[in-house]
Amino acid sequence: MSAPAIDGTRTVHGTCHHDCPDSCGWHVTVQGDGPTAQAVQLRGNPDHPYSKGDLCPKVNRFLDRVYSPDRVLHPMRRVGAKGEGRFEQITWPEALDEIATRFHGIIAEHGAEAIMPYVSAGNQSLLSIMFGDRFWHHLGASRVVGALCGATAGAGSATTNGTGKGIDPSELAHSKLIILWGTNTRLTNRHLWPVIDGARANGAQVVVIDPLRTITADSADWFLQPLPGTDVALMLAMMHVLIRDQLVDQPWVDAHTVGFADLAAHVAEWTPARAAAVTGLAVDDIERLATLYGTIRPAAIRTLIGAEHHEHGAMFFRTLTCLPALVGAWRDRGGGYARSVGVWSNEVLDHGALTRPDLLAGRTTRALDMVHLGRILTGDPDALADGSPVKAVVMLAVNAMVSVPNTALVRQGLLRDDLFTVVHDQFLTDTARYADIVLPATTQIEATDVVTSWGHLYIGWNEAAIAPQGEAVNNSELHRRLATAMGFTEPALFHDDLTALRDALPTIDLEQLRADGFVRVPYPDDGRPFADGVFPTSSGKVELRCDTLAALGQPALPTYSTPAEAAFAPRFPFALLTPKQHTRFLNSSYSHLPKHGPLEGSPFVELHATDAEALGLAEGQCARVWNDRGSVELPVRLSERVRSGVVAVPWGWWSSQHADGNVANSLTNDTITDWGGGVAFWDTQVAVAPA
Ligand SMILES: Nc1nc2c(c(=O)[nH]1)N[C@H]1C(S)=C(S)[C@@H](COP(=O)(O)OP(=O)(O)OC[C@H]3O[C@@H](n4cnc5c(=O)[nH]c(N)nc54)[C@H](O)[C@@H]3O)O[C@H]1N2
Ligand SMILES: Nc1nc2c(c(=O)[nH]1)N[C@H]1C(S)=C(S)[C@@H](COP(=O)(O)OP(=O)(O)OC[C@H]3O[C@@H](n4cnc5c(=O)[nH]c(N)nc54)[C@H](O)[C@@H]3O)O[C@H]1N2
Ligand code: SF4
Ligand SMILES: [Mo]
Repeated sequence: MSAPAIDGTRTVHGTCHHDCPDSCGWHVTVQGDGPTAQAVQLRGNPDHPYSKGDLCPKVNRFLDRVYSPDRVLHPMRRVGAKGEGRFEQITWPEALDEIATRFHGIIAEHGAEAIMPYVSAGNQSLLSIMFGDRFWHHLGASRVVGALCGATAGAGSATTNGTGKGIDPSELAHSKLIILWGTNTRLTNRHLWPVIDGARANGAQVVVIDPLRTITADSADWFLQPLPGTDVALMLAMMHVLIRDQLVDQPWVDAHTVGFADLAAHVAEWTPARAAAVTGLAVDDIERLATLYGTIRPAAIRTLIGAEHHEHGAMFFRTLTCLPALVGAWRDRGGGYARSVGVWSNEVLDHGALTRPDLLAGRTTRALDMVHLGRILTGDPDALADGSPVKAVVMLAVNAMVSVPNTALVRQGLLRDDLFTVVHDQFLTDTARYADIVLPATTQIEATDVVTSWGHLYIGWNEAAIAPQGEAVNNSELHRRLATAMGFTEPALFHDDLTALRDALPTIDLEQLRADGFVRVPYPDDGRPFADGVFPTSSGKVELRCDTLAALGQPALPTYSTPAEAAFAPRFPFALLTPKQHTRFLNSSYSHLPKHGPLEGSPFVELHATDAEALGLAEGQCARVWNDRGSVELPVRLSERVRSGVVAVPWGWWSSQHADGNVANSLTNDTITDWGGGVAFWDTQVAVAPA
């Protein structure tokens, strides 16, 4: 955990907290002790089995973030108008007293469900993300359900397989065909790329399927560029070819799936020609993809999150998970389907012991959809479950004004005079500017916690390397302070961090984890999670036809549908992508730091040359991109990365970095996905014209 060196420095083990699949191990070199200890270096831990000493262009400069002169280091009270960004420093007792007074007033008048916690994964360590649930349960606040990220991918996969589980992505080392479907590995999951490169050295072919020619697409053996949101049609045509050409592993299918005959009849009409018309791909390419998939073993499909951000996002994952069953890919080591491995880590986590739903004491509190923040805060009765307004929101580890869809609506909500807003963050983000009270948050090197990964099987220890800067507190301490201020006495609200971690990880030897820095969660030794062909569905088999889904009002068989947003195409003819794009950014973090934002330039809109010409737009000229939700002015970048009819605006820039103060999400669709509670960011139609 901490090793002294001759020069008087110590080395402290830690784990990156970012919402990134790689959860890298790091070493912090610290000079001095106690409150004045200084972190002088932060580097990758060479012994970490997954990240192997490498970090990334974001976190290699993490100490600049920790010691940034722009850190919020003290509680602050708003003195200017909401959004203006003028605050005065106050003490912690003043801040807590004001919050408790407002909360008690709101509870007396409107009930505790008028208070909403809004927490995302800005820090995905266990205590950071979940300890606070204890406080909110005890208070009886509204619960926030669904997620900006991941829930839909998991729910869609689980429909077919009964679980969101797949293979450990590191097993791609054994694959001969790797299809990277809707994932930008080289940018978003960079430590998996060496595994894929290794497989390639052993003869594997790498196919990328993405509506955007990403840096990962540039490195593929073969790149297929369907129109956004049309993949299910491609998958159905692949099934058509697999069945037509007898490339299905019939014995495996007969033994381990239900509904094959229904599926076969259903995809009979999904000829490659029909799918070509929907996806914009060539018939020959669809035939070739299906044939590769039906003939090369072991075949793995790797996907992550991006493709869930559509109205029919769960159907994408539901349909995709049918493919490995058809070719019997699960029987091979290095075959099957790899997505988030969070499901494996969650098996060692006692979620209830950490979050304590028993503190609800029998109450059923209302559920509000995370995705609908704008609708909730602007009082849309459909978004409010029982219709009664939200009067206070406490936001943690999320920069909603940059990351949530339809930000103009979120802004309108946050501008409400009668809304009491508290933001706990490290910086005065676009969101914090709307707060009544801003509270200072620690960075990962200032608090001890444990990180479970969704990209690999190692749980990482994170030891605090330095004292909290200024008056910053970590998320668990924040909730302990809120509990004291509210006058609560329930002991579980005050557990210290180590006690809560012990409760959360009952089967893990925490002292050993602390000493070693990481521990691997259980996973089958032969690398084949479904080697026995048994799946945790109600039938015990892969559900090609899923009757429980039909009971939810969704088609029982994999089905292609167009999103409701398509109806706007006559007025807003371009499909908009708003991708993660810059190697120096991680979501909404970093674009504001001097060694990150300026080196990535500034935001732009990518247009295909044919479209630019038709619109009379040239490289560098200012374009207006708009729809009924909002409008953003951006310089044009002519690009071969998008097809004609598709435009792209990089996401992650803050309002101050956009000339007109609007951001990529000012345009995006806040429709909830078909199931799973995610968001259709990438079913967004826009118009483009010279500004
Ligand atoms: N450098 C860096 N790394 C990151 C992040 C970051 O911001 N920067 N963010 C982290 C987070 S929070 C997450 S969730 C992960 C996400 O990791 P990924 O899922 O790999 O990344 P995304 O960029 O969200 O989406 C992947 C791809 O999906 C594509 N896509 C969109 N719609 C469709 C579609 O209809 N069909 C197909 N086939 N593809 C589609 C997009 O064009 C994009 O290239 O990355 C994490 N890692
Ligand atoms: N248009 C578009 N929108 C998207 C996406 C996209 O691809 N395109 N991706 C979506 C996805 S997948 C995701 S996950 C979301 C992510 O969106 P955000 O949640 O906004 O992303 P982050 O930048 O990871 O973290 C948010 C904040 O957490 C703060 N933070 C970090 N550590 C701590 C801590 O310990 N305590 C507290 N209180 N705060 C902390 C950071 O300073 C940062 O301001 O955005 C979504 N929005
Ligand atoms: S952001 Fe991702 S790649 Fe970078 S150090 Fe953290 S876990 Fe590793
Ligand atoms: Mo995410």
